[in-house]
Amino acid sequence: MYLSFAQAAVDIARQAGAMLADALRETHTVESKSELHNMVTEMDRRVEAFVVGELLRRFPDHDICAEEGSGTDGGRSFRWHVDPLDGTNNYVHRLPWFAVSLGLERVDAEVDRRLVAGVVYNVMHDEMFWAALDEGAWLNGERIHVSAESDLGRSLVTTGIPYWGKAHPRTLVDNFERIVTACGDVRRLGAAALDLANVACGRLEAYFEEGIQTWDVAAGALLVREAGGRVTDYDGAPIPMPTAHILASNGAVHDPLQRLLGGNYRLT
Ligand code: LIP
Repeated sequence: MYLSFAQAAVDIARQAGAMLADALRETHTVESKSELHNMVTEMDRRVEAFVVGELLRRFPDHDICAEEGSGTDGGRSFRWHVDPLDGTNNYVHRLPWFAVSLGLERVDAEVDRRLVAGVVYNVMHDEMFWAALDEGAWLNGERIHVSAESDLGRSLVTTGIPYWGKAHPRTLVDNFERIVTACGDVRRLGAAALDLANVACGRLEAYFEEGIQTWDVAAGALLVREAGGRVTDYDGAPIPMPTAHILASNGAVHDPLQRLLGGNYRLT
């Protein structure tokens, strides 16, 4: 039912990714947004203009929530959550770990069936992750599944640091300490959409982050669910849109991780 939306998003994400790859070696103008360390480049804006233009051309009756603010909000049934460049700080430092993320929400559906299509394109590795509701999750044409690891002490977990994290580190450090102590190992890779995509394909057992935005996680959360994983907030509830804290996992390690994180978050 939602395959055509996913296929359109794949086409748009691939073209957007080519724009980012072509400009990676250039020197980029970096501005800070409202929160300290929350940066934006001319490429974020240029790619967002392309993606939003393409979505509105193909789906004029959809709304769009885009990170750099060029979206629309007409109270319509379908809303795209667009991150034109997830991993901006990686991109600015020419670290080849960033993505284009397009997630489609059906706003009038049950909370755990609102995400209906999603694409995360790992540009520099040419890995196109996509999913449509009830159609599974895919990577470059191959079906993907979360890992079967059930031992937290053998799990590889990833997280992020919200922009306000440096000003309010206590909660983040407490959670990080618990996870480091309980898990096999932890990564901080800098792009939430790719963290989620790599949980979906079984390379990582879980991802958690606080103060994240819908455009960072909408597509990746569907990937994880369609790959057999679980996505909740830190208290174990299905994530609404927008979400303040997210825990995504292979399902097997979800409950012990949720017990470590539950209730310990800064209201953002
Ligand atoms: C980034 C997220 C990452 C988070 C960063 C930043 P951006 O998104 O993908 O997980 O830790 O603080 O929010 O700003 O590069 O699109």
